[in-house]
Amino acid sequence: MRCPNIIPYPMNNIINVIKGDITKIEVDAIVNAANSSLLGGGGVDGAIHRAGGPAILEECRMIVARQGGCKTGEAVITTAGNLPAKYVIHTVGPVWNGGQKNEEKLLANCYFNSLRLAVDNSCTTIAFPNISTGIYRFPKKLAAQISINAINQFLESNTTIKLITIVCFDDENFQLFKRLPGR
Ligand code: AR6
Repeated sequence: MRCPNIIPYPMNNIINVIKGDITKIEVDAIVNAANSSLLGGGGVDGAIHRAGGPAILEECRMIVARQGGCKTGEAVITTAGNLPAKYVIHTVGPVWNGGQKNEEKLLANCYFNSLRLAVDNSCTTIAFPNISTGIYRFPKKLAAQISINAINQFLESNTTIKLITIVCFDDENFQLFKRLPGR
């Protein structure tokens, strides 16, 4: 994996946490925190489409024509265009609404379904941003715990994935991951 300007923080043999920009990471698949329209937005979504170029949006439009977008917790896959990754997996995190709208389960589903789609497409390395913790306002500490639990649960029954990189863009998320218990 080539990844400039990062601070690595190993969690276990498979999960690695870094601080950096996910658009710069050379892995089989990077995950995008998209919205259900799949037609782009701000945050990491905007950064991925800007750096990856129009081929990503073109494929997203085809998916929208075929299945009408992507539901919360689900995931779809496209080319990564000009990015160093091979694929972008677009998943739609839940908007935080106080925790009464199944947000925790939906966030775990994002990690699960993205990993399953990666495996279905023969990916062995994947990078995640901190889904839902920006514009969608999910509490960062809870989101960090849910992401690690979901990933570890997936790894219990799957040996295809060899490296999972969690890419924290902001220092608050990076510090939270470093302090996470139960790694
Ligand atoms: N690399 C890695 N992580 C990043 C990057 C980057 N280049 N840029 C931002 N982040 P957000 P959400 C982090 O808001 O909360 C979009 O408009 C950021 O610090 O991107 O799931 C979509 O279209 C934060 O920790 O996604 C949706 O409408 C994390 O990425 C909506 O935002 C997620 O923040 C989705 O909201």
